This record gives sequence, structure tokens and C-alpha cells, in this order.
Amino acid sequence: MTLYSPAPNTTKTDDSIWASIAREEERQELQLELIASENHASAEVMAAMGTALTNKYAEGYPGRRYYGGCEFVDEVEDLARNRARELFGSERANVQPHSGTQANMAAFMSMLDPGDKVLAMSLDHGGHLSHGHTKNFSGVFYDFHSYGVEPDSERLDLDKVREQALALRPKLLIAGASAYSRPIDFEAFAAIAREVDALFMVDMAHIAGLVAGGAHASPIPHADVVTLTTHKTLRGPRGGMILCPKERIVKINSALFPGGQGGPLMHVIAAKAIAFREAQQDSFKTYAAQVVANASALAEGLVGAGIRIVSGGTDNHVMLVDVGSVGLSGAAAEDALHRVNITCNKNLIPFDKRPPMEASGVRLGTAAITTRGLDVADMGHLAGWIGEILRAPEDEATIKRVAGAVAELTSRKPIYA
Ligand code: DSN
Repeated sequence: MTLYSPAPNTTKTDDSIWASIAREEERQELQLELIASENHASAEVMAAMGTALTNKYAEGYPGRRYYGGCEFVDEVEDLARNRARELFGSERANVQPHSGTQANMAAFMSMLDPGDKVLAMSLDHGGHLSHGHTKNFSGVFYDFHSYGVEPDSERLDLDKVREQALALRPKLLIAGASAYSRPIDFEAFAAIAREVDALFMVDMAHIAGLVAGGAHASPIPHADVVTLTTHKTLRGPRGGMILCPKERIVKINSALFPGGQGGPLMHVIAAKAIAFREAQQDSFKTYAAQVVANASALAEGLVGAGIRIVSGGTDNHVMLVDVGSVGLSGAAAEDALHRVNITCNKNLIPFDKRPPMEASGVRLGTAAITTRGLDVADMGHLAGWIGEILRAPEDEATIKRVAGAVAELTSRKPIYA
């Protein structure tokens, strides 16, 4: 098997850690990765993270640093910022957030005072931890309230969101989710924000690659601030980013540094720049469209196998599979699929009666398997295998047969060959 090998000429003396890295590389090759927030970054993106840029302190921003010797990392950060702006059509970009949560922290600090009211999507209905979970900084320092999906459609109803916003009068309205499979109408959200005199932020972490590739409408024309991660559908290195109009960038920059972070990770910013260039290519548009086509085909296949999908299907890269519909908890389904080298995560479904560590759903996404070249025909097979395993999770003959089929597919469609 050909595995990705960073800096192949490096003398490797730490056998323990290199052995674990090799095992993880092999695991990724052998397993079908359906965790909706993961992807397989290109070898070039990963190579940039294994460079001497990791040695450099560069607190501040290009041209205004607190350290000497920043002339070349300035070039890197300028390239990353400019490519990000071009890619998303945004006036300004801050590429320094170490993660999506730290991007959100800076966004909140730039717009809110502690205790201010915020309205965002409930975590239980597909929102994100950093949108007001009581143990997260967001829920500790700000007064978060939540909207959710409707019980019958399992979709957002923006008339209901508007009613809540009118009653609450939040200072900030947030759109964006970690487990919502339908398009988000950013223009309508922005109109609600304007009506209640709120600021409007979009956290597009999950769909950033679809937005870049033209497979989901862009929030940029409508939002005061947009945050994202660079490693999900966007397929870059692990990290975050903030996009905003020019009049907001001074506050965003100082909220991120020195507000929430110290030195930027320049090796990761170089990798972000490479990923943005990759996402500017026509091939990335093809990729984004294929991610959505694959998700749609996988959801249809699962429905055909008699398994309920929350809201009946998907329009993006992600779907919530109600495994309670076949008598399993999400935790049991995650374990059963893992036994045949299909990786996913248990997930609450809307109005779930089980606790989060058990859950009634699994969340599936197609960003990573599309990167390794799986197509709509493969989705038909995959849906069939998932259906067989979920219906007979303990049946050894089924497990052996499906594991064999997965092994055949992963060897035929390697990631880093
Ligand atoms: N933890 C990520 C996800 O899986 O969606 C979000 O930050």
C-alpha cells in the first residue's frame, strides 16, 4: 500500500510515534470516512504543514508584527488572505484562527459585550457547540437562545425564527449548522436580522467547500461576519477563518489577536493558501457538485433500504440517519459500521429522546469519500451495505461479506496513491 509520507528523506528516530502515524495513515486508506466534518487534504497541503514555517513567531499581521524576520511569512499570509478573498468574493479575510470555535470567539468579541443576547440554532437540532452550549465559552459569556427545526418537516421555518427574533430582540442572529441537510436561506435570515436591528453572522464551517465550489448559495453578500473551518468540505488543513466587509476587519483582527489567540500557525496558514488555490480550480467545482450528488444518492439508497433520513433526504454533503427506525441507538450503529471499516459518528436527531452519548442517529457525509473518487454508482452499493449491517449488526456472515466489499472498494480507490 502506498501511504502518504511527509518529508521522505527525514531520519525518523521516534519509532513509537511514527508507527502510530503509519497506522493512522493505513486506517484512513482502509476505511470509508463518512464523518461529515472530515476530508482528505492533498499531499501538497499536508507537506506545507511539515515545513520550517512551524518555527516562526509572527504575532500581529503582515507589515505589523511583534517579531523580526517575518518578511517571508508575511508573503505567505498575504497570499492566503488574498486567495481567500478572491475565492469567496469577500472584502477582507483573517486566516489566523486555529479552529472554527476560535474564529467564532473572535467574531463574537468583535460584535458583542458579555451578556448580550444571541439567537442561534440549537445544538440538539444540528447547531454547533460554540453557538451557546452552556459549558462552551459562548454560553458562559453571552446570553444565547436557540431556534430549531419543525417537528413535522424537520426543517427550519424562517417565519418561526422571525417570530422568535421579534420576541427576543437579539444583538446577533446566527445561521449555520453542523448537522442540517437542507439549504440555508441567508438572504431571508439577513432580512430578519435587519428587521430586529441585529447583526447577522453565518458560520459556514460545514458547507464552506460547497460555497467555494458553487454548490450552495454564498452568505457573503448578506452577512456582517462569516466564519468557517478550512478542513471540512473546503479540504484544506485543520483551521479556521473569518471573512467580513472592510469596515469590520479592524475589530475582527484585534479580537482574534490579541483578543483570543497569540502567535499564528504560519505552517498551517501556508497550507490554507495552497488549499484556497486548489479550491479556485474548475476541478473543485466538479468536486463540490459530486459531493452533493453522492450525498443525495446515498440518502436515496438508504431510504430505498427502508431507513429513515431526517427531513427525508439531503441537499448538501450531510444527512442524519434515524437508526432508531431500525431499532438501534446511534452508538450501536456507529460501532456496527466501524466493524466493517465504515466510519461515522453517532448524532442526536431533532427531538431525540436518547442522551447524546447514545443518540438515535448517525451523521453521514460524503466530502471525504468523494475526494477518494467514489461516485453515484458506489453510493448505491454503500447504501446497501449500510442497510445490511444496520439490520443485522451481529451477523458474522454479513459482517464478513460487507467488510470484504469495503476492502475491495478502498483498495480500488486509494486516497494518496
Ligand atoms: N466537530 C465538528 C463536526 O463534527 O461537525 C464541528 O466543529
